[in-house]
Amino acid sequence: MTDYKLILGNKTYSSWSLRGWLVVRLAGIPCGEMVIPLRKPGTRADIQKYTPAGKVPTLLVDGEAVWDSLAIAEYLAESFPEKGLWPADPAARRLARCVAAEMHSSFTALRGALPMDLSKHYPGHKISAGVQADIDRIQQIWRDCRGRFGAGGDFLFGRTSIADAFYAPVVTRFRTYDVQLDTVTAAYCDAVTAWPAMQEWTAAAGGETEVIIFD
Ligand SMILES: N[C@@H](CCC(=O)N[C@@H](CS)C(=O)NCC(=O)O)C(=O)O
Repeated sequence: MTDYKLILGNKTYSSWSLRGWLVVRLAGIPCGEMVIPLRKPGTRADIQKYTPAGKVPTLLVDGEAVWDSLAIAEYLAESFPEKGLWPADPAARRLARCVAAEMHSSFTALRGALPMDLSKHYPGHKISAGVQADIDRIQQIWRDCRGRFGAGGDFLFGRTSIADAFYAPVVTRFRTYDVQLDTVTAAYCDAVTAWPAMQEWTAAAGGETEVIIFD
């Protein structure tokens, strides 16, 4: 039987780790996990024991590293086609791949200014124009997916998929920084927050003691 182990950063702060972890949950495979606290003097060396890239998440498959959240997602989707990690409908799947890739490569203003921090809530947080442009584009994506392919459930493509795993950390940022949303995207955020896997991650984050102070 294949042995799976996921190397993660702090659940409170590591947005890429959350994506990889949710994708593993979607695959429903038994998978061990190890958290390596981020932003410590030994962090990079500790992660490099498992992956030359020195980044989390990294999925060890019989000890062999699959690094980068998107590579992990594609590897698991290919390995477990019966689990439907991407939507079944070809047009929906095409769009799901686009929006997951856009999340993976874009929104640098949002990522820089609103770091994921599950331990905090900042009511009335001031949003810059650059960050607002990212927020507007993300809402446009969510409305488009929900409007075209969301009828079968509460997620971007109805039932949960890799696309939701990729946007889940954004949902937490919107909550932490009190981002104002339209009714469609606010309802989507409620669905992601209520996703049992998200609740499980959030509860585990609540038990962490490491604190990272962002600029
Ligand atoms: N594109 C990568 C990004 C991974 C990444 O930047 N991970 C951060 C934590 S969220 C990391 O490993 N930081 C450790 C370091 O920079 O030392 C992915 O999708 O997995």
